[in-house]
Amino acid sequence: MKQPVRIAVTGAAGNISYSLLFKIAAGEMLGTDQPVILQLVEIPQAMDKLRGVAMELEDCSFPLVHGITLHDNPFDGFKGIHYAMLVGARPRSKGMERADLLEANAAIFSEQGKALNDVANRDVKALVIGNPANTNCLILSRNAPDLDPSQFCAMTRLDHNRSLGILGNKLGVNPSDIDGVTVWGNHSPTMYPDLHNATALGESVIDQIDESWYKTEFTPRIQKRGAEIIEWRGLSSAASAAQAGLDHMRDWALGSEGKIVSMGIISDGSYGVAKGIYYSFPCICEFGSYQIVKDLEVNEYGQSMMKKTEQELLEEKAAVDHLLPA
Ligand code: NAX
Repeated sequence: MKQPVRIAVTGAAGNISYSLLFKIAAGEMLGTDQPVILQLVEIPQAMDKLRGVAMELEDCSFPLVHGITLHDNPFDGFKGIHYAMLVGARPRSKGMERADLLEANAAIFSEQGKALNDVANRDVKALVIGNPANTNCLILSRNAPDLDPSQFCAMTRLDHNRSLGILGNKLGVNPSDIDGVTVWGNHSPTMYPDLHNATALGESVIDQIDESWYKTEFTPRIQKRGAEIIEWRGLSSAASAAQAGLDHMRDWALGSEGKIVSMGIISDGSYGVAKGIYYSFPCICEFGSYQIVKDLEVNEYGQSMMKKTEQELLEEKAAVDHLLPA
């Protein structure tokens, strides 16, 4: 039997975590041979609710769960962790401006970055799910100078999975038969879901779809899918977000088996994207790390879409720059 790994989940009493925790505990993230210790982190006001969630986890008597601990601060909750699923964030409240939202979250992710820096395992992998995910990830990483920026990711896998699901439905193929889809940029309505290099059952996708469907139906639908879910369900995406978090971390840790996956990672300047922002790129994962797929063709339309979402991330960065450590 393998040694247990420690996984911290923040926002552990919230909606996404109510799905995520049970999947992790069942071995869906790191495999059914990998025991886990769950370190659940919440704000002090949510600790009672968290206790209830922990009781339910206990009542499932998952064989892989070798321990559950509850914490009201990241310096305790992140001790020795190998994986961090950072779900908790400050939601936008009524009358709150975008800059206020960025600032409120900057405070949360600065503290969590410092905590990861001080107490996490040196090989920790951290995935930011809480919004605005890309800029939260930037703040997190900049506050953890002893860790490498490549140890942090922002989640765009839900946008990637949504693209596979909706495209598969359109073409009448299984999502697993599609490869080469990339979601570029920010996890926001400026993201660019790129199908130009995608194949379904080995055949080019772009040759099988109508350009106007792609540009005026598919693209805005992916960009605004979160709002569409809220409109129909009355609640924001939870199970699909949990599944995406799980998929992201599983592929990062265990490999994507040669398939392209979209990950919000530190830009190294590839594809002309400004360095130093967390931007979603096409990646292949192997041996516990990711590589950007570098040789994809991007046409003029794609380049203008990529610039737009890059510009938004640069503006978000400028709004929090004064809060970032030098
Ligand atoms: P909920 O409001 O149900 O849960 C959030 C939980 O986080 C709450 O229990 C809250 O007490 C806790 N929390 C807040 N601040 C915290 C802190 N400093 N430390 C620890 N816990 C803290 O939201 P939920 O539906 O679970 O969504 C969570 C986040 O995911 C939101 O920011 C949401 O916008 C974001 N999403 C991101 C997605 C992505 O693709 N990157 C998609 C789904 C989702 O919209």
